[in-house]
Amino acid sequence: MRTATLLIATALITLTGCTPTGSHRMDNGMKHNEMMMGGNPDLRFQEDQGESTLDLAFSIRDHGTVFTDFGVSHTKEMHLIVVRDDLQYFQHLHPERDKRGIWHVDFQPKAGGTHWLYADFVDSAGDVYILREEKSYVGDIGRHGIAQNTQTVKSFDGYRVEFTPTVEDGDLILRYTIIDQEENPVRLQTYLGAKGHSVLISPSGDFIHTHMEEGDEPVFRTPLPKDAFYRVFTQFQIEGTVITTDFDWQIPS
Ligand SMILES: [Cu+2]
Repeated sequence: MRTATLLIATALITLTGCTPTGSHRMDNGMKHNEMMMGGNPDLRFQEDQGESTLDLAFSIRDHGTVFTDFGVSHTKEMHLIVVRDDLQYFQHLHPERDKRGIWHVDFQPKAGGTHWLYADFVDSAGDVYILREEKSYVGDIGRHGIAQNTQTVKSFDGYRVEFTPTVEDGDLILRYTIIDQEENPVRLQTYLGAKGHSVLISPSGDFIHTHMEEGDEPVFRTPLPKDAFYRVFTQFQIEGTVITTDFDWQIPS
């Protein structure tokens, strides 16, 4: 049910000045020489042959050679974010690297269509990379298209989550209130080195990965992103279970 059709390899390299604990942002408008500041500008995402139909295999290549000089960011060497190009079917995966340096992860798309694969990692110097690949899957596409959803209160896994975005001093602030079925505030647990992970993706594919500020309040702050609309996927761990929330953010007019 899936093909290994590789669409155009769009390796988009991110920016500079990020630390593994800060926001990871992608800027596809960067010039080559500016990328130099962020580390190795030649890294590319390459899909490899998986060992089974479930096995999504890829490597990071430097001029064709397998790159292995990874550092650890949020307890993992590699974070793979997959989402369909209409911002449905988000997944945050953690591939394993084999002896040859090829990454493998079990992945089964929930629907057909073009998916964006973001490899989000740091090198051993701590420089952040976000490389994007597009991959097309056959199968039932179902409803396709970005349907903006203005809800600010939703239920996820039995938790009631309220989303309150604001713009303050040129930053986008995302606040969450999460209560359980007894209407008690929940206690967030540390998951992958942070109490909350938020990934913002726009219809053009712009990508920002940011983390909860210090403390127990579910608040995220990131410089105002460049696109007017993002779907915000935020993950929290509560009582051992990871919940993934999604809310839409539109720049206030
Ligand atoms: Cu994260």
